[in-house]
Amino acid sequence: MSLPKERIFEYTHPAAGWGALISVGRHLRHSRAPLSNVRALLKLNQPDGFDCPGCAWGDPEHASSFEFCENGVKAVTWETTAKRVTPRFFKRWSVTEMKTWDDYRLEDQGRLTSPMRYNPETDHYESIRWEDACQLVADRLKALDHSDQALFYTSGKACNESAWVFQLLARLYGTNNLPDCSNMCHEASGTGLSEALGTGKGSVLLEDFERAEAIFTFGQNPGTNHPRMLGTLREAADNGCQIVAFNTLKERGLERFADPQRKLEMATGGSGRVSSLYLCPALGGDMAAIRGMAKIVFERDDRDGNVLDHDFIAQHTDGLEGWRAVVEATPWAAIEAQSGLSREEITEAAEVYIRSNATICAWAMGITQHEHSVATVREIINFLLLKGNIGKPGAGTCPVRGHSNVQGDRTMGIYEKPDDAFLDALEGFYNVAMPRRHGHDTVSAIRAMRDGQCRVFVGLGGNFARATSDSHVCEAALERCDLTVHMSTRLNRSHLVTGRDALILPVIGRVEVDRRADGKSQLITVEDSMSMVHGSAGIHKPASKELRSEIAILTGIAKRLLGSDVVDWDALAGDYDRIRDHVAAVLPGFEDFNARVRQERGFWLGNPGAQREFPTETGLARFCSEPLPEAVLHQKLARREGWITLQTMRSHDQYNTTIYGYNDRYRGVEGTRQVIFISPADMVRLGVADGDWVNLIGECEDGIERRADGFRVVKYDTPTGCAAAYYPETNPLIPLDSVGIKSNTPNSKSVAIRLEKSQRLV
Ligand SMILES: Nc1nc2c(c(=O)[nH]1)N[C@H]1C(S)=C(S)[C@@H](COP(=O)(O)OP(=O)(O)OC[C@H]3O[C@@H](n4cnc5c(=O)[nH]c(N)nc54)[C@H](O)[C@@H]3O)O[C@H]1N2
Ligand SMILES: Nc1nc2c(c(=O)[nH]1)N[C@H]1C(S)=C(S)[C@@H](COP(=O)(O)OP(=O)(O)OC[C@H]3O[C@@H](n4cnc5c(=O)[nH]c(N)nc54)[C@H](O)[C@@H]3O)O[C@H]1N2
Ligand SMILES: [Mo]
Repeated sequence: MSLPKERIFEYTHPAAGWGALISVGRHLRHSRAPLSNVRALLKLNQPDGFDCPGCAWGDPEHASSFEFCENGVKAVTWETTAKRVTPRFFKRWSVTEMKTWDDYRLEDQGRLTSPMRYNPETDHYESIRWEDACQLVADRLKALDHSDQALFYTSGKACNESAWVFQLLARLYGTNNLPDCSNMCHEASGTGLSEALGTGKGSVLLEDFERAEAIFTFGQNPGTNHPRMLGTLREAADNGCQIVAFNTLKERGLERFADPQRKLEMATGGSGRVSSLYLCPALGGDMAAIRGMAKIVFERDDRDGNVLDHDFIAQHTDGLEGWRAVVEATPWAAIEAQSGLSREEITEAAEVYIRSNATICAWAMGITQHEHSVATVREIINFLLLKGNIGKPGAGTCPVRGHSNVQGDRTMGIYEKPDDAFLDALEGFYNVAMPRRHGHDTVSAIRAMRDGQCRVFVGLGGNFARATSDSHVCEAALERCDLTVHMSTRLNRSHLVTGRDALILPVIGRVEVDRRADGKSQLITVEDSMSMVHGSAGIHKPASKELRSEIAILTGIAKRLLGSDVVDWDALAGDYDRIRDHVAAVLPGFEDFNARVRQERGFWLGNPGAQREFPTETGLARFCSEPLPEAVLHQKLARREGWITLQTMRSHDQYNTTIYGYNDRYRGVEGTRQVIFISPADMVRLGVADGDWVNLIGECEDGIERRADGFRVVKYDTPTGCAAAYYPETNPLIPLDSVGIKSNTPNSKSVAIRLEKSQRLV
């Protein structure tokens, strides 16, 4: 796409609307394969089509009503582009040359076509035969002193069947080193939910949004990241549901929204209000805000009675009194200082909660990427439990997942800390001992490579070098490896950060046909945010004849590494129904997997919470009585002159490290990603003006220089002490050890920085 001129403006229209349609047209043209793309789009999330490779939001009951989503279009056209990265391309460009390109230029080269091996002598990637590539991986893994020296990373696009084979390969080889993108994403949700309710998944179904009387959303930007959720919210709002949004930034999508599927609204410009109440807490301030709401709820129950669901609490929960004592002991001054919200604002939100008989709480990265994220998730659950809002229609927990199959991958055992029940079941079925020692998550994997303890990195999708924190530390860690392997669809930074040996293994994408030897097309499956499991089959011709499916590659490696005595790898690759037979035999809830996934909407894995069953230690839902953190980062930095808290987030034109373009339409940014959003008060405090150029400097006490240069200051409506900029450009600023308590997730929404005035970078 030709770069639009740089422009900063105020976006005054509702979200979606005409802007979305125009953007869709532009992306279709840019992909250079418009006609087939349109055909592909019509199969998106249809019973006989493929699952959208975009987000993990649930599909509607009547899948025949084509759901329009700008970001689904971008994700599909990005995969069906006519551009190709061929062996000739790699002859033309050295790795050192490509390292100077930005993320957009790298991925915009198009689809990878052939397996490639890095040659350090020439600094170029060169062709390698598939057989040799698989053999090389097997040989290097065999050469390690210990299985725990290998790392097997998964990005959340991998389908259930790939995930199953990957974890099986790793465990039969002898390690639980299965870090995944969840470690950087919803880990705190899984941890908090499991502690409190005995299961790590959300409890609501899509239908619950039709019956909710109030929906609270915390720290998420659905207009950009879950556009189909925005439609759900808008419908709920139309039906009189109260929507309370907690977001540090005023996000257009959450405020107002025009639905591209409603013609009248489009014609009239649409004014659809989404949120009834929009509160902007300071970064990391949500736990305090919820505690404030709880104070009001308790007070009102004392005064009027009947506000709390006393029967539910008595029957199904424990620990209320402990939490109540902590809530009452927390002074308003502490709540206001930490949340950045006034008592009046918090009271107004609490009133909505008190009036509602069925409330859903939804949340995403604004909650999960702070130091006290697990405690905040527990606070959200406490809040819901007060009025029995778990296990009744129209109510429950909704951690809004990111990648389209990130939840399913965990279900399939992509987890560095598997429980004994799962490992016992694997042992029972395969009749082989499974490794019991817990493995590395993403952050500890980087430490292990840095310290020379892990020497082979195998990535199933994703962009490990770019998505993780402390980019330079991570890159140096990867470079120490004997071998780095990436199964990918497109070129990215991780391919350029090579171990002594490095492989790029190109895979068939979600929208493409994956054919069996007999010519029939393979079915894969995924699980959405609501625990619905359904099938997906691509329709496009693969981008190159040489592409292999993830499963074909993994079984090719497994065969050479482990032999075929325990598992007949060729049989699994030949027909994915055989993989599903294994899953059905091992995992509860997957009985009759092959038949049930072929039903129109697939099937629901269920959630014990929906039946008010809580498989915790006590069999009850547990209140948590953790005190508020004494001070969160914005409070600590208020005492350090010149410092400010930065959140690193997504623009409208990106999918994680995949940059589709340089527009962030709803925030009024065009033609650049090098911006930092700052409040007017902070601009005065830090001595910068709108349009100034600055470098961002992070914590450097440990001797590591953390900086990101050349950002333009943009004045924005956000609380004092809180700034925002895009990820992944800002990942070099996040210290590796800055992680959440218990979740070990990088604190991507709480980054300490100061500004240094600079010149514009050319
Ligand atoms: N188009 C598109 N869709 C995507 C993705 C993408 O990159 N592009 N990524 C996918 C993935 S993997 C994920 S995990 C999800 C991510 O979905 P989101 O969680 O929506 O992603 P972020 O852009 O990180 O946005 C964080 C939001 O939380 C707010 N926020 C930040 N800190 C705080 C806080 O402390 N308190 C409160 N109340 N708000 C805060 C920010 O202002 C921002 O609106 O989206 C998925 N869908
Ligand atoms: N600072 C900061 N850092 C963050 C975040 C943040 O908010 N702030 N968010 C975190 C979150 S929530 C997440 S989920 C992670 C994301 O981390 P990852 O999942 O590792 O990164 P992605 O950018 O989604 O990976 C993109 C690459 O995946 C490959 N790919 C795409 N489709 C397929 C496919 O079908 N198969 C295979 N094999 N490969 C494919 C392509 O080559 C593409 O270049 O980033 C985390 N990092
Ligand atoms: Mo994510």
